[in-house]
Amino acid sequence: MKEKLLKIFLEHEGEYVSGEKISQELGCSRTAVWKHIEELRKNGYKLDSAPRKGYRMVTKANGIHSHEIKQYLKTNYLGQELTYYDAIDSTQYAAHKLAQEGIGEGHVVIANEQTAGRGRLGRVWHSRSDTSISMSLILRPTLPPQKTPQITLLAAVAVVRAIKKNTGLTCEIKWPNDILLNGKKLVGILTEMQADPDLVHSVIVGIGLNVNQQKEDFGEDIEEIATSLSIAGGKTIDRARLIADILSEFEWLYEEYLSKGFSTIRPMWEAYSISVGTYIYARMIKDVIYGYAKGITDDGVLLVEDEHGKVHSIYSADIEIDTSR
Ligand code: BT5
Repeated sequence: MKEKLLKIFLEHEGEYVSGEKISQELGCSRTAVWKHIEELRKNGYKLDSAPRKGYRMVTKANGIHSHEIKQYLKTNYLGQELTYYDAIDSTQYAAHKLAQEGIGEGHVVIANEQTAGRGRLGRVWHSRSDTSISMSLILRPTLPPQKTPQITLLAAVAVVRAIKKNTGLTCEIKWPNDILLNGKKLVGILTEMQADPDLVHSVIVGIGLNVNQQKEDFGEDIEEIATSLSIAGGKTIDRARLIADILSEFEWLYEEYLSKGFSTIRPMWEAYSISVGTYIYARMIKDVIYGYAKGITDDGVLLVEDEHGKVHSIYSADIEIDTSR
């Protein structure tokens, strides 16, 4: 019922809708309409009421509500089942737990705020309340574990395409898991799995996206390296709609990938990549390799040719592009 009511208000953005019309569309009494309106108000939606005019949505709630995401969602299964938290330590932990308990493919965990968001190698991921997107997708592909890095690349393509569709902004992908806008980090992707040595049980794709933050919202440690869609585009972005767009893009790319393999994803990824075709430093836990990034393999591994002509296969690293060449 709440979803239907929200749909009515979203379809009549800024306009009054009469109580009678709402009660007809919902098929319930005027008293029931009033109760549902009160419930939306408790959820943070600001709703005006005026005699003889009805109700009007003034501002949407700051949180990202699952029923709002569902208004826009056009997927067959991805995100059709959602677990939403106003605040949680990390959506990755919650998704791992659900996956272990056997939840089905396509379930998505979303949080308005993460208090202990994490990146790779135990690094911190900052996700402020009300302004960012933090979500973890649970997938169950039949894949050998070494293929899962491909899913990170697929996720990056999905996010870049959804951002373009939603805002018109063109982002760039820095292998393996960063999405940059105007040279600053906009999105981080963390792909983890639960697997036996030869078979994946589940892949958890964590996506952290800076949406409506302003520069002063980022802490000192990242304010020079991070950006948001709002900073770049000068507008406030509807996170629910963007989430739905990301999930739609992800689902069709994932279906393509499962039926035709990585070869269909690869050219799209290459089109957005900035790390391929440049000289880079690839920093790994114990080693740094400098050389020319020749491309990625079909498994999503980065090939770097060093200055002695030796080609290194890089599975995971932090990449710095040598802008002096
Ligand atoms: C990543 O790690 O970029 C992966 C981030 C994944 C976050 C999502 S949110 C949903 C899900 N739940 C989680 O707990 N995690 C996932 P990495 O490549 O290791 O980059 C981490 C580095 O990015 C940090 O050391 C900072 O320098 C920088 N950073 C942290 N927060 C940032 C932000 N909001 N915007 C830009 N850069 C940030």
